[in-house]
Amino acid sequence: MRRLLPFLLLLAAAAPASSLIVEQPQLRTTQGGLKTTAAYFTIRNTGKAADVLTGAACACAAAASLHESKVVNGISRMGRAGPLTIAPGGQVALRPGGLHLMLTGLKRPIKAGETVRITLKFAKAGERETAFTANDTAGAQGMDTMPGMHH
Ligand SMILES: [Cu+2]
Repeated sequence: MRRLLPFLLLLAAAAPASSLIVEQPQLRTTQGGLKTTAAYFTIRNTGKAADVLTGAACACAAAASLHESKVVNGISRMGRAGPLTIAPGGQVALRPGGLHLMLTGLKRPIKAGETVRITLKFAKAGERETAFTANDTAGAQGMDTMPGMHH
């Protein structure tokens, strides 16, 4: 695991005291002419009160919405999800095969290595602009989370 990144994010988030930490914000690069992609991250709540991720926005896309993928009868489907409550001392992970932030109506392709700013909207913490790094395997931390992998 990379331990430096959460530390740097902590420093970056030092502005108005917030107990929410967004870890490993990553964005999947677009394939071919697709106008959609997904973003992944983990939110940790180090505070004493719950907060709620209500939505998101990106200048790069027409819409950014919370989605969840589920396998129903062997077929992967996704639909709207959220708002997501992050309990005090808890965390919520958005990763391939589960919760994700869906960007639709992309205004341009997302290329590997670029940084895309996405605003995450919280009920209490307000709007938090977060820098997402684009890569081809966003959200996949290991082989067991590789999308499309079957045992
Ligand atoms: Cu989706």
